Order: sequence, then C-alpha cells, then structure tokens
Amino acid sequence: RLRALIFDVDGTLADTEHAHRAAFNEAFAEAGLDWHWDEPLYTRLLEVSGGKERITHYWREVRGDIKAINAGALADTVQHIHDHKTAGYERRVHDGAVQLRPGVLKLIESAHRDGLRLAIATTTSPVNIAALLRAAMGPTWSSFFDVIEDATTAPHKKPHPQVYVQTLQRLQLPPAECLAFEDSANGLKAARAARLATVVTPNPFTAHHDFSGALRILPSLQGTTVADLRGWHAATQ
Ligand code: XBP
Ligand code: MG
Repeated sequence: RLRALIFDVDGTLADTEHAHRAAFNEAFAEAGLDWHWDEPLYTRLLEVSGGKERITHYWREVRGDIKAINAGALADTVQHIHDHKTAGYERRVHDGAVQLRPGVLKLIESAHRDGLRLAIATTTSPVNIAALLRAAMGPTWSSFFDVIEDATTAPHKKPHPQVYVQTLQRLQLPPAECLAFEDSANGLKAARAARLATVVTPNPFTAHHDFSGALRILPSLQGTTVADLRGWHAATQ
C-alpha cells in the first residue's frame, strides 16, 4: 500500500536552476572571478550535484593549480562563494523569480488530504527549501512535510542514495510503500539505489538525461491525481 511521497526540490517542485545559475554568476563576480556559466555550460555542470561540489569541480576543470592550493583554503574559498550564491538565490526566490511547477501544489495538497505522508529529499540547503516553499505555499508550508533531508543532513550528494535512505529511515517506511519524484538522472539513480519507484518530470536542463528505470516519465505533474499514483504504485507490487 502506498503511504508516502518523497519529493526532490530543484527541478522537480520548481524550475529553480535559472535562479541558481544567476546566483552562481553573481557570486563569481563578487569574488573577483571572471567565470560565467552560460546555459549550455550550466546544463553540463548540473551533472555534478550540489552547489559547492559544482564549484569545486569547475575550478578543477578550468585551473590546473588546484593541487597547489591548500585543501582548507580551497574549501574556505568555495564556502565563501557558495554563501554569496545562497544569499543571491534566496533574494531571487523572495523577488518571485521561482514558482512551483504545474500540478505540484495541487498534488501535494490532495495527497496530504488523502492521508499520504510527504517528505523532501534534496541536495540543496535548508534555507533554499524554506525560501522557495514559504513563497509558494505560505508560512505553514513545513506542516505538510513529515521529513526533510537536505545538504546538511545528507552530505553524500545524489546519485549517492544517502538522502533517500535517511528519508526512509526517518519515515520508518520500506521503499515499497513510497514513491519518489525526480527530474534528473542523478536523482533517479539515487532513488532507484534506495529501491524507490520513481516518477520523473524532466525539465529543459535535464530533458536529455537517461531515465531508464523510471516508473513514469511525464512532462509535468499537471493532471496527475493521487488515484493515478496509487494505481501506478499498485502495479509495481
Ligand atoms: C540540485 C542541485 C543543487 C542546485 C544548487 O540537485 O544539484 O546543487 O543546483 O543548490 P537535486 P545548492 O535536485 O538532485 O537535489 O547550491 O544549494 O547546492
Ligand atoms: Mg532535481
């Protein structure tokens, strides 16, 4: 029996990556770096989950000197850039730059009414989740979610399954009683490695990814009902 829905945030609940990209570029300029991530480059860099991991990966790509930098100093610099990036992202969300994807709010509200438990499994930071969901759902947004696992609680980023494994542990449910919702190949891999049946709603940044192993691949959650989810889930049992 289906008991819980577990949602990724970035790209799944909302098309957040335009705002993330702009915030990264602003943070690079602030740090005096001449880096600029355009859309094609950012699309490629999204293969690295996690903002700090993405910055470190790019540093390694464009500069040969990474080995010469003391690991602590590098981590501090990346942290500084990422703090600015987070502040810039929050400001954009505040200013209304990001909305939930079609069908998301309706599905969350009807699943909650229907007694399904809801959880979040994301690689992003808690402040980003709060900014987005407060803006989209109002001040009571957190009452909808029983469990939130994020960058602070699950340091191994997707495709590592840690964030999903910990979400299941905290829900105290087996994966067979849950469905995951993802938008990317890394997210799908993480969920599948935690044995979760997964509904994928790709977005323009992830449309080219390989989604083999997905339970369903849908253009969005618009029109998807709780009854649909229960039916798809029952077919997996
Ligand atoms: C999303 C990410 C995030 C965002 C940036 O992956 O990889 O890193 O792009 O957010 P997923 P932070 O949707 O699979 O969780 O800078 O806060 O990491
Ligand atoms: Mg995602």
